[in-house]
Amino acid sequence: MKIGFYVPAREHLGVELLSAVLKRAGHTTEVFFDPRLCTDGALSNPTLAGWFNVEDLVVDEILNAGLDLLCFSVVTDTYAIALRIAGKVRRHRVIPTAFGGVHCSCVPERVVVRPEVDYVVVGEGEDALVELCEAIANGDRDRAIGNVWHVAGDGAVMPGPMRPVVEDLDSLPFVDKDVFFAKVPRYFAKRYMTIASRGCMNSCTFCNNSVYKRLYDRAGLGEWKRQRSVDSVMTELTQALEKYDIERIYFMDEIFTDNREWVEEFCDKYGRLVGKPFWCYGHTQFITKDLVGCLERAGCREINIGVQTIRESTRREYLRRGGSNDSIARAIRAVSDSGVWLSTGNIMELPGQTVEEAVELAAFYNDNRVDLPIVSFLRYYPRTEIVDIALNEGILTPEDVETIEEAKTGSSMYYVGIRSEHTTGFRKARLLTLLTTWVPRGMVALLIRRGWWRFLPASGLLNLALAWVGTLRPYWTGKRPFPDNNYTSLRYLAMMMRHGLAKLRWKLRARRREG
Ligand code: B12
Ligand code: SF4
Repeated sequence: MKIGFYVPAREHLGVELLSAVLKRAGHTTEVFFDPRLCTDGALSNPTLAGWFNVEDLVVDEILNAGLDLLCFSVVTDTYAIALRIAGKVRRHRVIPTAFGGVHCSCVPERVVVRPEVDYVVVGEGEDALVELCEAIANGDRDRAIGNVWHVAGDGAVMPGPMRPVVEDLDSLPFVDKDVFFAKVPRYFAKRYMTIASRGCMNSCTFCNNSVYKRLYDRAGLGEWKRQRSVDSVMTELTQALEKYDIERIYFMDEIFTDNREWVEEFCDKYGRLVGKPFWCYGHTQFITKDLVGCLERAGCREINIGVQTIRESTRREYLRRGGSNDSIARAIRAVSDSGVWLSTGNIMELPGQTVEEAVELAAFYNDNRVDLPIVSFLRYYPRTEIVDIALNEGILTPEDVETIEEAKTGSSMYYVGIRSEHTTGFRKARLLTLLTTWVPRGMVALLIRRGWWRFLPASGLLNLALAWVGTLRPYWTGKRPFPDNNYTSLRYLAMMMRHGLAKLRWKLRARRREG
């Protein structure tokens, strides 16, 4: 069979893994990449987004590819786009469609009833997809398949039983990069993204791991958190180094640093066998000076750790994140004293959070400086615990929850919150937090003590300019952030040229056909 995957904007590890599994089962796969330029956070401009929108061209490619099954891997932010593409394809031809990914795992009952969707895969998809392909090839479209939901002829929703977790991640093939690089060779050049584990041992209320834990751990279907062996990761990377021109590696594990023994073995082998600069997520719980030293010697150049908010009671009661501010400060010191660039994740507009609490975050970073404190505004994702908390506290209404579950919060990739009126105060506190990367300590302390931070611009050019100065930090600290190829301006311009020209050629061909 030939199976296609529609993929918007970003490289997708799940799709690469499913492609590898399908190829191993004897199928052919193809990615249909939609760059969604100028809507993806790197550059967001509605007029340019219209000019560089190549959706219809991608639909045309899909229609002409001779597919037996069209797959969509969706997070909540990409669900609306995926439905639109599936609808456009269906208007011309009925190719069976399968939807999977995080959003489907959270609200399968909502996805499966959509007319554009034939099958929904809940949870892990490797075995489910292979079995689904086998059923479609045999004309047995209503077969009950583990993890697969569909609507029967009489309109009844048929949820497939849940399969246990894939216990041994080493049994899976390595991610299929060829399927991506064939379509977008220059975009992802020199950067290699992979993942050495699945899941997380924590269950923060705003994160999808709490949803997966309900599906697996609490249903007795195996532990959600699993890890590949170091040797498996080394074999993947050494093979990749032989095949591709790789300059840097991204480990996308939810927490890369939680298993001390594993990390030590990894650092020893990685340093000898791979040695390329790498990026990973850490957690304040596990960061120590020794561990950072070990990672740095192996090639780690940037660690991102989640702080979220600095009031311990909000962390404990609203986010279910333990740990004290002292332990966060210790972790920050451990990285800051090394040559590793430290970025942190923080969330504002949490339930129960006040603007004063957000200013406390800035005060904390003024005392415990990091290279980049990234601040985003809370985005409520379907079936996460924080949605229930916000509902109970009257912050969200049942209509809001419906909006979240149907992903009507917008199809932009970037932080379209359920409420768009991020208050001016939070925006000013966000800027104040960013100022801690370059404004002298005493001055930030004065802004806070005297309440002068209230005069900061909440938005606009001056806000952007003040935040931007912090990006010059590498010039005076000597530390460099890990470069992300997706965001280099030249590469982005090349993408715009390439896809703009492809759209022009496609339009001319269509006009010739019509004429
Ligand atoms: C790595 C990662 C990224 C990477 C790479 C993206 C990728 N998917 O490879 C980057 C940095 C690009 C990224 C971007 C974003 N991400 Co992200 N990301 C992750 C992370 C940490 C791991 C994903 C992963 O690789 N897992 C391993 C693979 C193998 O699993 P998988 O993709 O889920 O696929 C498996 C199953 O879901 C299933 N499956 C998936 N798709 C399909 C399709 C079919 C047809 C079938 C049969 C099965 C199937 O089978 C796969 C194998 O078992 C997750 C956390 C998590 N717990 O999932 C967040 C997560 C998925 N990201 C999230 C978000 C919000 C985003 C962004 C919207 C952020 C932003 N504002 O830009 C963007 C969206 C980009 C996009 N176009 O999809 C959220 C999604 C929440 C939600 N409910 O939608 C998560 C869950 C984190 C969280 N907040 O809890 N992300
Ligand atoms: S520690 Fe991070 S990955 Fe783990 S549950 Fe919390 S937010 Fe999610």
